[in-house]
Amino acid sequence: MLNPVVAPGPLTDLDCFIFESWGYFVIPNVLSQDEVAACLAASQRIHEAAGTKGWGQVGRSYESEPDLERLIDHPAVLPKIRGLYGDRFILQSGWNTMQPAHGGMGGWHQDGSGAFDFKKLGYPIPLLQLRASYLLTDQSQPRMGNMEMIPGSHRTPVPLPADIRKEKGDVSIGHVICAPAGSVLVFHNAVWHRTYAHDGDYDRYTMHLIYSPPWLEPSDRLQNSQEFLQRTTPLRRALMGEFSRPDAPYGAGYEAPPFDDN
Ligand SMILES: O=C(O)CCC(=O)C(=O)O
Repeated sequence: MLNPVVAPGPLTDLDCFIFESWGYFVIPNVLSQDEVAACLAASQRIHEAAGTKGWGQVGRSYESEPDLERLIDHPAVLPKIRGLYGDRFILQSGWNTMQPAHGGMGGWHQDGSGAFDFKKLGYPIPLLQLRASYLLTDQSQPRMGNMEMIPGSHRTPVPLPADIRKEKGDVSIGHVICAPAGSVLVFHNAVWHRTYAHDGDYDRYTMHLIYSPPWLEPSDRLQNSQEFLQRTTPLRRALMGEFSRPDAPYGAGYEAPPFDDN
């Protein structure tokens, strides 16, 4: 089985080639078993508090759960985001997703905004939501609530046929991502994907962190929590979009976030 696996840390030329060719890559074993357990417990707490029934996603969990907050600038993953975007980007949202035990197939879709379809921006659909999905339960075999991706589909000018989408049908080029808990899938918003079936008798959790150009509106919050901003780090504050700008419409840019090597 072909697998777009890359090593943690800076984006290499080969990582870049893989991302541009398939629209995604996988970084195995980013989190230790203890870190996975802590992030899983945090995810269970926030879904319990939110009263999630069935498949559901909760935003802003990084504000109240330090183990999830640490993922925002994880050293195995953030350099890949910088490699693809450069230094100026924000955390546009963070969605903690729960798929219940014995959950069925999700619907095929591309990521974007219901308010203004990214397709209207041009072809190929630009990279606007770069997603890092931290797998918090084992997905090393199919039917464990994996993500299924269609490689290269971020460049297709034609949509996935409506009948396939309606029936939640299989596609012969669908790639079910198999990776252990603690691995991270990084993908382009325009890749067609879906949640694959989950046969286990436990709930499946994934923490999705979505990075965007600095001028895209956050989608999991109307405002940042002041309490969170005060206690988090300067780099995370900057990634939450809290930076001063010399002018309103970004014409002159702004000071880059305080990455360690800047
Ligand atoms: O966690 C999942 O099951 C996938 C969620 C998804 O595809 C999405 O939020 O766009």
